[in-house]
Amino acid sequence: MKTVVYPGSFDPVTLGHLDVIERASAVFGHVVVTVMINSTKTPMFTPEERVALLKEATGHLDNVTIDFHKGLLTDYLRERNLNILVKGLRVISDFEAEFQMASVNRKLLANLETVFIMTKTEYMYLSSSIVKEVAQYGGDISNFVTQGVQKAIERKVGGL
Ligand code: COD
Repeated sequence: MKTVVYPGSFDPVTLGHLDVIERASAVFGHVVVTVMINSTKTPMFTPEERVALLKEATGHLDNVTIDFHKGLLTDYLRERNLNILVKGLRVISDFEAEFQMASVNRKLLANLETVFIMTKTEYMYLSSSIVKEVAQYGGDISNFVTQGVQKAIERKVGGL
């Protein structure tokens, strides 16, 4: 029963993330989805809000837990004696960035394995950033996120 960690910004969780979580939960014993800080991104949601939205979206999955860590991913793994990461892959540009992260993480934690789950074709264009942009211009995001996430984005966009 392997425990794996799926790290990301999840700002906020999309149906693309959720698909990766559901597929990982069917393959592994336990999936820990860990909200982390990507220093290259300016988030819309606080870490606490992102955790709450993920908990709501994954409530139907018994072997999935949600966590938050501020700091190095490899420190998080070492502290918990874990060494398997799950990541999602959409397009070639993802591969380049993910290859770099997997290589650096493996330098920092010698026995680390990163397992990639290919996106479903219907989600290959989907990212948290594009969903937030569509919402900011008043577009319909109901095909991209859960109802709870849609409401949360609309509250933010509406300045509430
Ligand atoms: N379909 C499939 N997969 C998807 C989709 C989709 N539609 N959308 C996103 N994904 C995948 C991404 O490829 C990624 O693997 C994962 O889901 C999370 O995506 P994001 O965009 O929410 O998260 P990122 O890419 O911003 O996360 C980056 C981290 C936070 C993991 C990274 O910055 C990090 O590890 N930060 C901690 C500090 C650290 O250790 N830095 C050194 C890293 S080398």
